[in-house]
Amino acid sequence: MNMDQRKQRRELSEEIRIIDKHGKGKGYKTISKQLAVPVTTFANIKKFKVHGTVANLPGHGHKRKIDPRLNRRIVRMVEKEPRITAKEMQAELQGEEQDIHRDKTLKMSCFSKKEGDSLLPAEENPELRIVLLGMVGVGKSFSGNTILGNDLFHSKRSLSAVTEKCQKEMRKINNQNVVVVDTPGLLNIDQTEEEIMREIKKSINLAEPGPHVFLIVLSVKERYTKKEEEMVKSIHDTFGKNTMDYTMVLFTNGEEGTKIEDFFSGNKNLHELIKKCKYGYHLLDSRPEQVPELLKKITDKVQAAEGRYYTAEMLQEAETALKTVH
Ligand SMILES: Nc1nc2c(ncn2[C@@H]2O[C@H](COP(=O)(O)OP(=O)(O)OP(=O)(O)O)[C@@H](O)[C@H]2O)c(=O)[nH]1
Ligand SMILES: [Mg+2]
Repeated sequence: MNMDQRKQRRELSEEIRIIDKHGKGKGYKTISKQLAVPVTTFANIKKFKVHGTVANLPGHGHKRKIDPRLNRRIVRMVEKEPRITAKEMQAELQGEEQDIHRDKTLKMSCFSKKEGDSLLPAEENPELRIVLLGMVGVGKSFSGNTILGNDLFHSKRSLSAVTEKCQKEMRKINNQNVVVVDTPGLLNIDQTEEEIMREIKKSINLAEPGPHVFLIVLSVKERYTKKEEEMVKSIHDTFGKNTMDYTMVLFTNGEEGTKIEDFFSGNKNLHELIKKCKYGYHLLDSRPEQVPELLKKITDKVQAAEGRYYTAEMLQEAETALKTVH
């Protein structure tokens, strides 16, 4: 049996267990907890019951403002002249029958899906957009400062939450614009999860047109317990089924010589999380090479993914899925 077949069999047996439990009168939320399956999975089951398919149905998401022909023209213009500005493009397209919004429509066309599901970078070195997520006090803001090489985010030792609002900062590193969005910590005792998530979701718009990677920040000084697992589950439930395709675990508080593999190999659940994160893991320690290494790791993965990034549409889809379940 190859890997795909094994995965299919595992997914099938999971679905059978879910259906069996549901048939016995258990609610979706209870089953989600018992089987450690994201609650969004059930939206697909509900969708199947209503529509007889789990495929994407037409009529969802934002309507395209321009037709494929015009889209191809815009993409060709950028291929020919990668440094063309939105203003110049708009001037060249003046008189087209469709309404072209200078900033949004043109930008979306340059980055939108081409044939073969790949994305066309508008420049040779497209910017890298990073969103930091994690529990309160693990070092999200500290990591943002380390990555950008400056004290841009407020970071301090504290018994209560420090970062309250999402904050976006940007710096050119080795000729590449690196955007970092810091977010408030999850499981902060002063706020409900819903309030915190409402603020954290703003990071997607701040990282416009969408983050290439979510860094789930964990500290090697803390144990990976049920609380951390709950935090990951709540990120997954909020950002939906695509989340792990754009996620890397970032460990903080490493010291020179810390062997991170020793840290997670003894913890089955943490190991499982790392396996699920398509972008792998990285340890921030005190070596000067740590940041270039992290950025290279992310850039290589983004290139392998042909520049894809998490989008506001994916967030909308996740919100709809959550509403269907509740
Ligand atoms: N030396 C060292 N200190 C760290 C590291 N990560 C975090 N810290 C320290 O831990 C404390 C908390 O870090 P923050 O960056 O404020 O944590 P946060 O996750 O942004 O916290 P909230 O905004 O409250 O959610 C600060 O005093 C940091 O200096 C690390 O990798 N190395
Ligand atoms: Mg912070």
